[in-house]
Amino acid sequence: MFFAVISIMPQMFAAVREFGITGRAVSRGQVAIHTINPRDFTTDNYKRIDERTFGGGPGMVMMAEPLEKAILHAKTLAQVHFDEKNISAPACPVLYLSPQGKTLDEPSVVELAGLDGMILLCGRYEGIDERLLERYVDGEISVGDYVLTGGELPAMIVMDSVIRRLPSVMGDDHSALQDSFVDGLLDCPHYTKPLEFHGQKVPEVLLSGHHANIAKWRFLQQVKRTQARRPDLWEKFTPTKEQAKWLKSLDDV
Ligand code: 4H6
Repeated sequence: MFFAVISIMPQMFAAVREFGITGRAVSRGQVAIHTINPRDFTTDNYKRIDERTFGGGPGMVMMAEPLEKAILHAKTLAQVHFDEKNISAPACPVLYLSPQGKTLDEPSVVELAGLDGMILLCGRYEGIDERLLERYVDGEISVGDYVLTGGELPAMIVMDSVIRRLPSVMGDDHSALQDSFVDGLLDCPHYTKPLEFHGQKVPEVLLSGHHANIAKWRFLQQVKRTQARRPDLWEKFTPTKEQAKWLKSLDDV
């Protein structure tokens, strides 16, 4: 999968590029991450990318022109990448990270993971000149209802969540298929060595080797947690046949 990120702080992306599962995906050539600094496309001596807002008031706005050049450069890099990989008619939208976007959730991550690539546009200051957005942006994504100083961390959240949904990246490891949110419930608790920690024991059922009982116990833990912490998710949940049977056993008490 192809990523091009447009940001005036390209060094920040070392976090996804160089570490952990995302870093490994890059080293293995499963993921390409390009960063493009709009400052490199300025023409004045000061490399200005921001200007005062028309209409007055505090705060600066990112100017359209350096960003346009950066986006066009990203599209050229994308074209070269997809040509080399023999991908025809690639799906590679320009996505803007902003508090006004559609809030990212696991279904949208799965959808994004089905793309051939994406160009991520990171705003700073008060945001970007609206005309640039109108002309070039295909979609707008938020990572939650709070404000950050820039779109870089949201872009990395998108990249990290999308990369871990790529089958080639997770390989035989099924944990991405099992964990929280995939079936619409919160995750169950996890335990490892030692058997006892400050007097707290590992739940007996997990040591039993009885896989059906363990699956049922984990599911009921998920249910308990989701009901207590996220009634909104619980309301939307539809159980499978087996899960419905397990849920009935709760009423039998
Ligand atoms: C675009 C427009 C995303 C980007 C405005 C970005 C939160 C999210 C930004 C801004 C972001 C999110 C600049 C507006 C600072 C507020 C960068 N904050 N902001 N929730 N900030 O996904 O002032």
